[in-house]
Amino acid sequence: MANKTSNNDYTAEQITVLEGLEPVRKRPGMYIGGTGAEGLHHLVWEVVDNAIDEALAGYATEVTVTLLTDGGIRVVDNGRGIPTDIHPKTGKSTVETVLTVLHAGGKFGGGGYKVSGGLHGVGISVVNALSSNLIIRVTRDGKIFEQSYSVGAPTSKLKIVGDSDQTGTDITFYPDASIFKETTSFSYDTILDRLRHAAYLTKGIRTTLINEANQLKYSFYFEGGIQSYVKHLNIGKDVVDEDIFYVDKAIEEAQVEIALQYTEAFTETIKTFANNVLNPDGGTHLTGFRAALTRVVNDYARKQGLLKEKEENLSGEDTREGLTAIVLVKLPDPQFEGQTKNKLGNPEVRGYVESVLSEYLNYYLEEHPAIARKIVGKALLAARARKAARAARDNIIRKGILDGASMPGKLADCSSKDPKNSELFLVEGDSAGGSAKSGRDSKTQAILPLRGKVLNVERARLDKMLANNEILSLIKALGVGIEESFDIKGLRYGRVVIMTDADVDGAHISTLLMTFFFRFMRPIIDENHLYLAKPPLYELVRQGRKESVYAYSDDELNEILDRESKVRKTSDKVPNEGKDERFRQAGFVELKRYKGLGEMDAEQLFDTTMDPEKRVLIKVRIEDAEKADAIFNKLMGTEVELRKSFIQSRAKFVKDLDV
Ligand code: 0RA
Repeated sequence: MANKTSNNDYTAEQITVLEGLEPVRKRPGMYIGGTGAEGLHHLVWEVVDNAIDEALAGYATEVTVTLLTDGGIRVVDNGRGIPTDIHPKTGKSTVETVLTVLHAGGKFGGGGYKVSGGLHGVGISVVNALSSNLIIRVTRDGKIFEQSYSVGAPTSKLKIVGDSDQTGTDITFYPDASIFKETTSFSYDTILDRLRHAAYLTKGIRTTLINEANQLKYSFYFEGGIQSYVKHLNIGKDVVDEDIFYVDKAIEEAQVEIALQYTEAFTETIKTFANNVLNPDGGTHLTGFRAALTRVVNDYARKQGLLKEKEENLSGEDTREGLTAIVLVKLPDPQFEGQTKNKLGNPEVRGYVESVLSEYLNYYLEEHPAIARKIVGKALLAARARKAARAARDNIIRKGILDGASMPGKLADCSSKDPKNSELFLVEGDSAGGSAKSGRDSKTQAILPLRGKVLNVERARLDKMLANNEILSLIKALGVGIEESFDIKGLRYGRVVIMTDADVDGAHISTLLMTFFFRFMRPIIDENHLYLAKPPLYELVRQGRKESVYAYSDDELNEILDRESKVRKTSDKVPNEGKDERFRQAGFVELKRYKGLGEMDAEQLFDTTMDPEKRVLIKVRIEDAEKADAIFNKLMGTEVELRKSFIQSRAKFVKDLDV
């Protein structure tokens, strides 16, 4: 590998190092999952997880990540510091060994659990190999040590650069742009999310993220660990009781930690972690958790006579309605399954979690009879609703209401019957619906006007939803059925486009619709059929009313004014047509700010928002189902005031959500 190092003594030793790390540079995907944004962030997780390990081992209390203005990232912890003495196996300092030998990132036989599992946990030598530059400072044994690297090879010796009575590790690295061709810039929000999780899961640790460019700084510290996490997830929901069940117990060679609380919502949120890594697809800990919960709640209900002898057992689903839980296991050798390694596989863990939860939840219910009654009462209601929903659905199916033959009266269908060339616009309000109908290309574009706030789908049960005409029309028009009868193959339109006003109400309605798709028709999102239309925010009217120019954002408005007036004045403020000299120079006579789709006539609506040749569509993706779910929950929770303020503060964000 012909790579430059800053000094000329390109020694045999360096060549060995490079050869050792060469597989990483040849096939980075094998080590960090890919070279896109996700892979890039794996570098950060690798270093951060090592720092968190120091906290888990009881040494570090602080982990601080700084995004540097020069494109680098710095991770500092106050753990023990990587040892600087000569490592017996390599004959080099342990620091250098950890940074240059693959899979040498472990704690060298030190006991305890390692955070790292799944894709990462590959060792910080991988980070080093994929960084154009890396600088490490270790504070330990009264001294500060420093060493620099380039693409994995040392460019200096480990030097003492100062004295200190502290300890810790301080790593700054610059991702190699020749590896990360797509992007080398880190996402503040992504890292923030990760650091928030880390603080929740590791009692007593403070995590901090700083953006050097704007000095934005966030710190997380949660005294209560996963209990705080449950509390956070339940913000904005009515809780069955303030008290949060908690257990932390060692069993065999593992540690099981669980926190849970019931809410009056209908959704269930169970997050499972193995060694602090989220397992989005669950696994054996989740199976054990569910089994124990179902059994304990049923046993309690029977024993208390809340469930009569002839009544059938509560289903697992019934016992989990409204539940928020964190299940965290720590074990020496986590095994992950599935293509994405998102699922914990260790079979013994099922029994560990089941036995810990059974024992302690049982105690808890015995000791908190008022809470226990409420939990059982909720589950009984869920069972009843489940039966009612089934009856409603059977009724609808029996009556053929969802059958393809009859289309809803409000649907202005397109003439094409080929889904590939057909799109369905879901339009806010009857008046915009009318414009869309007259302006559309009726061959390929169908219009379904939806009145008002569709329905709060988060709170509505399926039986209520199926009684709502707007929702029934939507399901019918789509042709996919619902729940057990859902079949994406029936989808009558290749694109489903949500078209709402660019205001708070519009954002709310599109969020409601996204919630509906998210909860009941997820494949439509997963298979890239759902879009948001983007109507213009401004019309710039020209002298003599010649063809107008439309701007879809404030930035774009500024750009247009710059371009057309040939005066450069880009600012982040919304231009004021009275005061802004660019406006007249460019020959505009009026700036119209669109508040709603209804302000455009049919032709304008088609031209600006629907015309496949010119329009902007935003694809709705569930990049981060967790985030989407949390936002949907916040938006749709039971506390109206919180919901309102959240929507107002995030109206813009909601539009950009998972896009
Ligand atoms: C090897 C051995 C020990 C600690 C570490 C590595 C270590 C690595 C990183 C990476 C970021 N922060 C870190 N902190 C520590 C054990 C040290 C000992 O036994 O004294």
